[in-house]
Amino acid sequence: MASDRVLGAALRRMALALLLFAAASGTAVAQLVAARTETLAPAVFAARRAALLERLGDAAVVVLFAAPVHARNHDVDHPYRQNSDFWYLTGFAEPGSALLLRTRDGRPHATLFVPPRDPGSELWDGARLGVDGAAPLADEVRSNGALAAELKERLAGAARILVQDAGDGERRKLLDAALPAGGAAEAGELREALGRQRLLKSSEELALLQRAVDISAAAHVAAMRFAAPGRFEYELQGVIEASFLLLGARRVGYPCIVGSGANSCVLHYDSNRARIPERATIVIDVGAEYGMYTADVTRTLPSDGRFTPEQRLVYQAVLDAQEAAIAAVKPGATLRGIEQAARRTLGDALQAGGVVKERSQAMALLPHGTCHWLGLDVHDEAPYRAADGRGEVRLEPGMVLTVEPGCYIAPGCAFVEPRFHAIGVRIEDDVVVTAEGCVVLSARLPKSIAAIEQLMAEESHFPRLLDATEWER
Ligand SMILES: [Mn+2]
Repeated sequence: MASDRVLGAALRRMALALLLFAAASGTAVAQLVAARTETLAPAVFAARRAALLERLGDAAVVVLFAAPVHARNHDVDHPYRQNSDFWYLTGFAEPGSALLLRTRDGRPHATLFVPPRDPGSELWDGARLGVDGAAPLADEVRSNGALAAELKERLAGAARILVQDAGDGERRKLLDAALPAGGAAEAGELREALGRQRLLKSSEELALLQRAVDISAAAHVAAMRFAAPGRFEYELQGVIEASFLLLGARRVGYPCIVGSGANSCVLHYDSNRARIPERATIVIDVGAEYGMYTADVTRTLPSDGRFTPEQRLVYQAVLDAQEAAIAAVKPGATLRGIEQAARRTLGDALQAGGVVKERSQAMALLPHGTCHWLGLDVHDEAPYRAADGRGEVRLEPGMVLTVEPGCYIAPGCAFVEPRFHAIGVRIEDDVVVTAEGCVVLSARLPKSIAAIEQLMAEESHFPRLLDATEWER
């Protein structure tokens, strides 16, 4: 165990480093820190509800629930995050709430049920908006105590009842009790309709995404400056998550992946416990969440600050593949077409470089897809099939996706020479489709070999708080 004295000195060094970090990064940080708003105007959510009802038709009655609170143990809960669909339609962050959406007198009508004000609970858990405070968020706001009776009444005469998957807990019981005899609630149609709507991002959504991406990019740069052999993967995670919080992100959009050496070949590695070896690749796949939108950005570093010839060859092949894929992002394209562009380039480069003899071997080194939708969720819940059921979704301006080819040569890979073993590379950017092609939201974060080596040579603004071996004394 480290003594208090050591920790105190370490914390003083940390505070100083944070000041230096803020000063050195200058106006970019000042702009980021001056975050004005993390949510959107109530009118934005109202327009989304109207568009959803228009998609679903007049007869639909829609019920959505807030995300449940998940107990961690005893009287401690996991940190709460609102359900993305519920947030998308309400902008309301509190648990224990529900939304009833229907067409009334030819107009969309939203009733939001919220936890009532309660000084006893608020003493422990913080202020609630309550019925009056939430009034601007819906056409009608009621206490969640009224939900059971109101649901029963509204669902009784409904021709079509569409609900979000209510799970198997309290919400399910409430819903089952409210359903008319013989009535059934359908979940698939609502998921499909909301997914199609969430596919197209507005300019306000893109601004929040851009901020999430900018924060993630700044964290990547901090990690590049900090990375070195002998440090632990979790120290890089610490630099990254500290950067997220310092720049105003609420939380991570998904668990940080920092995998070095053989771990760089594990696609969703997130234990981040290993000491970083010399001459290793480090895959860093992280995304900050800002205003409920998440980034998803990956860079790969050479642990020593210089790529070895073998790492250089594999890295450049993946980078060429990623650039070919980004060039293929434009209206009318499909995710499969983009992936094919990446795989074609990767296969050619790996064969030309002598990493593999056959194309099929190169394909085996990239076992995952190269694109997914991005937005409120890192794997944004939106369909990949076209609405008419024929083939894939064709890209349209406003869609946001990741482009992330990789190449993973695990130790022991039988068909690749040992000098390439334990090299894992993934390069991931977030892009928005435009009328002409696409804009790379994460373009500010360098990815060329020269630029990464240059950044890694710069001094880190973060200190090592402790030499981790001190813990072992
Ligand atoms: Mn991704």
